[in-house]
Amino acid sequence: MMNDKKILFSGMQATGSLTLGNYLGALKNWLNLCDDYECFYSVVDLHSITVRQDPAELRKKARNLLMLYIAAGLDPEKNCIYYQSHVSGHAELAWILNCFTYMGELNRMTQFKDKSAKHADNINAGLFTYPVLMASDILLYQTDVVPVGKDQLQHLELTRDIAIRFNSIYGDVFTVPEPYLGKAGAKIMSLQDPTKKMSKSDENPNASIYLTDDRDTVIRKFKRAVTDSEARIHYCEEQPGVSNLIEIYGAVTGKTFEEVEKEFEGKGYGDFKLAVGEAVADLLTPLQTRFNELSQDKAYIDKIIKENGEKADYYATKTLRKVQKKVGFPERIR
Ligand code: ATP
Ligand code: LTN
Repeated sequence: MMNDKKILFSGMQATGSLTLGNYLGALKNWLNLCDDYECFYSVVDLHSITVRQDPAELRKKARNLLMLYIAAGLDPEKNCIYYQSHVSGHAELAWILNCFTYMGELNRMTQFKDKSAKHADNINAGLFTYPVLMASDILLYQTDVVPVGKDQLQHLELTRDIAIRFNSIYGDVFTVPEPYLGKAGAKIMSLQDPTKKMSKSDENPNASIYLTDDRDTVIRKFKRAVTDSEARIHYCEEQPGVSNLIEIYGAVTGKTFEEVEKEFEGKGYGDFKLAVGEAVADLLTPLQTRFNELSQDKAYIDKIIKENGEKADYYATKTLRKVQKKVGFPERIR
């Protein structure tokens, strides 16, 4: 292995712009993991084309996502940040693992059911086998742990089943990965419908705070956020709108719900919304400054893309060759 650290893998799709939900629920929790794990963070662009994409847009979004990883604080010297499409092993292993996955298993995947309802005009085979590609991402690096949200646990469970099935036939080829739950990450809800999660593919731009929103936009979106009728800053099930804002303010400032409630005792929604907006804008400003700097430094980003892509490819190829040999492909001449 690379060193004695355990291996961690995660990825995000380059569809839409990252939201505050992606940051507080995922990215923020990734920042310090490289002290304890050898970390791989992929921009999973192969997954993105399971729904139709504009080519120029996709290229731009993928690069922006890679830069956002870095701007948010992931050090590319300590974390392997790379494009999935630059490592051909992902697609090659996915083909092999497709032959070890049952239709019945894929039919049960709730994300497939949701996405095919949403894109009824394009229920392609890639959408159906999406979880197998995700399994390949993970197994290719002999991953020990995978930080993911609850929505991805079903895919991770399938990954484990595929690994165990393959190992039972061919011996111990793959490490069987575990979910990494870490500190319970915040679940951020839509600002327009607090019963739905904030999502980068939401059609209403006022429902989400994008990491690239400027200060005025952030403050305006919080001003317009749907709140409840109690007119009290109190965290409870009956007030999903205010509770979501308390959750956001707490996650950003590090305060507990009780501390937030105390701070705004006797104050109205207007004051509270403004404070949340300002706290979030303060959080995003340095990230955006860094992002803008990175956008100017094409040579640096290109170097990261190349070096990390090569590093990922090295480890991916090691596993892939082992798998190819096990299933009976002839030895390679190059
Ligand atoms: P899409 O709308 O394209 O499905 P998404 O915004 O729901 O995207 P994903 O790409 O599915 O985001 O997820 C990336 C990561 O962000 C995952 O680990 C997921 O658990 C986390 N995440 C997404 N939305 C939220 C949210 N509202 N609150 C907390 N974490 C979130
Ligand atoms: N399916 C995931 C993104 C993803 C992923 C992965 C996450 C693709 N490959 C491997 C963890 C590990 C999503 O939609 N959030």
